[in-house]
Amino acid sequence: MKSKMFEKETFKKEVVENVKHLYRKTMDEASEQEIFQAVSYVVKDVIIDQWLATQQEFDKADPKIVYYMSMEFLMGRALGNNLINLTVYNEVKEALEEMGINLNAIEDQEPDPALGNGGLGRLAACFMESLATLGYPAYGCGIRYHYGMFRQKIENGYQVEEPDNWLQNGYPFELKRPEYNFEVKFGGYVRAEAQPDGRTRFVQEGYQSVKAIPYDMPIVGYNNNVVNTLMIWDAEPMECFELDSFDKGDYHRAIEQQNLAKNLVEVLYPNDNHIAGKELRLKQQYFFVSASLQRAIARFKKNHPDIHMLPEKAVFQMNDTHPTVAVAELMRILLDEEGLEWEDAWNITTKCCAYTNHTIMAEALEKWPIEIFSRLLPRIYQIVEEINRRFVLEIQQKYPGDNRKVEKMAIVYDGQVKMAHLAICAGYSVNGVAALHTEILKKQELKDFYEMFPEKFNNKTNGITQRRFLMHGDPLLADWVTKYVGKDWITDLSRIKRLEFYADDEKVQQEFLNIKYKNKLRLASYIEEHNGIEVNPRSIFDVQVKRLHEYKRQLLNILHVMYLYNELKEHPDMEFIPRTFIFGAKAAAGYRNAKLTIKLINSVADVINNDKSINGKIKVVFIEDYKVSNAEIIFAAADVSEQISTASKEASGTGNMKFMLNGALTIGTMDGANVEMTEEVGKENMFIFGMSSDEVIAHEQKRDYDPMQIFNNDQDVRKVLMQLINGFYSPNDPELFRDLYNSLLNTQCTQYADTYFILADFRSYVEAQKKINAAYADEKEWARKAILNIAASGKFSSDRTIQEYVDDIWHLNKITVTVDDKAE
Ligand code: NBG
Repeated sequence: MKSKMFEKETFKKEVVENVKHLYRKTMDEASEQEIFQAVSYVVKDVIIDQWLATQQEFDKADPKIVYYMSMEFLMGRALGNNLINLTVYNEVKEALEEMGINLNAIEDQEPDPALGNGGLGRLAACFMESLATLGYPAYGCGIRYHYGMFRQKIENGYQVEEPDNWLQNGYPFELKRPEYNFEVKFGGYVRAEAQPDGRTRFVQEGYQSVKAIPYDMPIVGYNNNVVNTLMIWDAEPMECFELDSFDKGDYHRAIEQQNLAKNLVEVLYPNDNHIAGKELRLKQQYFFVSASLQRAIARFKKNHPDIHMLPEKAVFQMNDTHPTVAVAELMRILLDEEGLEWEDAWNITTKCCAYTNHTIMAEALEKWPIEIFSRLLPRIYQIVEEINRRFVLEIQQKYPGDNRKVEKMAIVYDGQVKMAHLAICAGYSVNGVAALHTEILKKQELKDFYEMFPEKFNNKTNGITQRRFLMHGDPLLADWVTKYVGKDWITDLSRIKRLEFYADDEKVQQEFLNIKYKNKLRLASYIEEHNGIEVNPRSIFDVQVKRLHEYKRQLLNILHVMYLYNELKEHPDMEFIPRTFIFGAKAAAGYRNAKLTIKLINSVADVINNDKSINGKIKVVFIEDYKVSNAEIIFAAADVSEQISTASKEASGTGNMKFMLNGALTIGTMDGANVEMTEEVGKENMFIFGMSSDEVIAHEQKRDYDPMQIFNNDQDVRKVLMQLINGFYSPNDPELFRDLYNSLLNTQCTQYADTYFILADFRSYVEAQKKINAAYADEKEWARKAILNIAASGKFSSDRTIQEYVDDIWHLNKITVTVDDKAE
């Protein structure tokens, strides 16, 4: 494999050839974008051989395949990671250098395929990479949004959203597969047709339909020749307009079908942990789920005559409620197309579908008004109703006379179709994404379901791929880790534990600090270039990067900055290590408080960064357009990782793991996977603060939390809060931050405010921050703790997570792939 591509001279020749053939240019004339394309095509050539070989192995070994169904795959750039996984990154870098080309600059030409919002989408991407690396047969199933997550600009401190036209220059790492197209139908009505054998056949008529066309993206495993496939679906109108419908005079219908196809895959809904119950979104869901299931079943039927064997060969993992219409669509295919009886079809479906829950936030659990659901998907709705009818009977049998149970658990209730209930009723596995989260699901959110089906519930703590987030993102630290523990960590992160033997070694500590410093210089120049702000690389880099959401409490962080600034102004000589507070976050376009928080951060930055009297002791930076590619640079440079969600609200978090792996110390609440991080590294090596999830839940239930009391009794809090409404940070518009102020206090008596317990945790957050200040003063001790964190990050590899999914849920076998290397 290696020799074919990385016979250096051949590689160089191919790049030159590609530039010539693609653009009719010489290397000197080619732009960096063109060179990126040319290099990518050379790389793709190598991948194609492995991809073919993997497919052949699929055909030969006939393994069980997992179909990971997800509305989001936040892939990030592919070139660099493909080179790493092909184990030729350094060779290619060198070859390009000899041609006078810088690989990093070429990598920067790749658009970030941002087909996801945040953690949920990035997890799907890490899972795909781990599946390939571990050699498990897998398909990702998603949507080829023409516009991914919006590009964020900051103008006058406000977020402005711009379209992300990632396909503009053509994307080299995708392959259109028009031959695998499928029809997906919407609307119309269902006609019951009596069959000669006495059965009834249901036919959907008067519908609109689109043609689903898959684009396959290669998912390259690390050093194992395995290339799995991410299939993302695009939509085209069914029939060619001029030739067909137009002649038939069905002009309107033809236009409608064209519009349907165009709108369907146009854009990703930019919400995280919140669902806009929009009709188009349901269409998107059904579209990709139906197409993926049709393709999976066509593949299965190619060499299996008996559909009853499906559970032995396929499992459909539903990533959150978004693809859970899969349950009913699979039933439809089995009933209407395969002609099975209900029990038979149900038996197969419930052995093929499994569900992952990613949140306890009520506004993220999808519920569809019956009106929309039944109008768009009339046949699917019939099936859901029947599933529900049988499920309600089951509930009544189990809990006779207990109507509350039906109310709480029914799939169709109160005018709504509840997708999580459908998924739990039909899925054979229901998992949360961190131990605490799964416990909360069992004890609170999904308690009734857990009581009815305890055997379905299990935990799969999230993980991240160390190939992207250490090898690619932090090459200096990666090499340093290898120097001490060998290379095994690349495919077995538990090996990184051996680093802990060096935690006390001063030379090793110093090396770590030097690497961190270089990474901070790299981020500092990124910030200088993109924000025009000069930051001190010797200051503590204190970072919170993640989606902007009230439960994640960026507001708590910036209130603390405001407090610190007040302290510094009052006590200019207090002991203080310079600190750079770095934020990066996108807010959903319609989420007012989130967007206002961005404005607040930028306003605070304006005042503090320009106050000469504090000698640059505090700097505040808001990094524009946080995304996978700049995330890698940010994690590598962080000293402090802010994981400060209201306990119980963050299902897991995965950023927390990326920081830990890169040697940042965490300040955090006992929430999500933070809890397991403390188990791995010890509380003494983290900065834990705030209420526990039990305390938060108890306050929520008793409704006895009164932020006003804190406001009245704590003058520092009062001062900071008053600065939100006295124009201190917004002299031209003193009322600007009034809504944030209100959100923190029970100002409107009717409303239970500060749902996120920010003031309740404020003091203990301040104390934890003081400890960070003190700890950083002792560099060696800090380095020791950081090294212990890296050493303790082994559990948080997505390889471990995937292995657990395989062992407990999917039951897959590994495949081995060999590639004939023609050049050898
Ligand atoms: C998010 C959670 C995170 C978690 C990721 C991946 C949703 C709905 N959930 O805590 O908020 O890490 O999922 O599991 O986006």
